[in-house]
Amino acid sequence: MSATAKLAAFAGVLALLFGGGALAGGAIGPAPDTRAESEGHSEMTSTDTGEHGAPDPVRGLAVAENGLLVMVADPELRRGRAERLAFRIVDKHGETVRDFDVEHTKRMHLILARRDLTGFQHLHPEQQADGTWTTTVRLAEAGSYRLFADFSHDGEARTLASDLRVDGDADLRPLPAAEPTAVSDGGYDVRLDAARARPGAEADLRFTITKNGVPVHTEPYLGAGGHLVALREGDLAFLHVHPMDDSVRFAATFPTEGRYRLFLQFQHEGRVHTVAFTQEVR
Ligand SMILES: [Cu+2]
Repeated sequence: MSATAKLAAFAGVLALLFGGGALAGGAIGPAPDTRAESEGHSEMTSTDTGEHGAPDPVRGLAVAENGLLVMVADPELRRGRAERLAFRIVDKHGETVRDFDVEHTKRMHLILARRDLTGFQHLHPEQQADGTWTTTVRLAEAGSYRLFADFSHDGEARTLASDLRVDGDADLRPLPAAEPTAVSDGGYDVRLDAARARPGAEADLRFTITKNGVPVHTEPYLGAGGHLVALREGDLAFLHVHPMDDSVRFAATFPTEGRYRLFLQFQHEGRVHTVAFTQEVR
């Protein structure tokens, strides 16, 4: 193929991906954000950003959305090996995006989770001179994984997602039942008090951490009292969550009924710990 033909083919792929992204996002939950389509129009009404003017709380369902695309160099990884993972964010013209805003003290947050919501990882890849983001990753178990690139560009928070594959027999597990307490790696006891966990309402998620019965005061992590990722069972929709204050407390809007997996990360004595909860929303 000539260089021109390759470019034309690439542009076609982009058009398909960007066209399809809105459909995938709209399959479940509220209408997708239509701001990208509104760009170039001189007037933008408040209805463009949804009923209440708030951004769509559901993200991470599409590989491409609102003019940006995540491209994973090689989505196939070998089980249990430390492998190089590389991806980049590409704009409508096929150009690699290089300028990212700092959000939660980093310019790129990489979240990985297997389709059954096990195997959670939160990494901070390094940006190469050509704009590619790279990191070393080890996936201990076979199966299909979701890669979420969580970042902010031009002042707008974005989450794009793509699949990774680890060949082999996948021992997929059902989601654990909802429990108010869980134990983190490192043996911290964590309690979740969730208020207003109803569809469409802003839930108040408060975590209390103790170790051997003694209250733990967490250290700042990524500029807050902790970091929370919420994923919906079924499609792994990535919810927008924000820390409320310096305590381990967050606001999250669950868009629909169903079950969600919450991954809390907090820092204590210089180490980051992770604990997961199942949250039912009825
Ligand atoms: Cu991060």
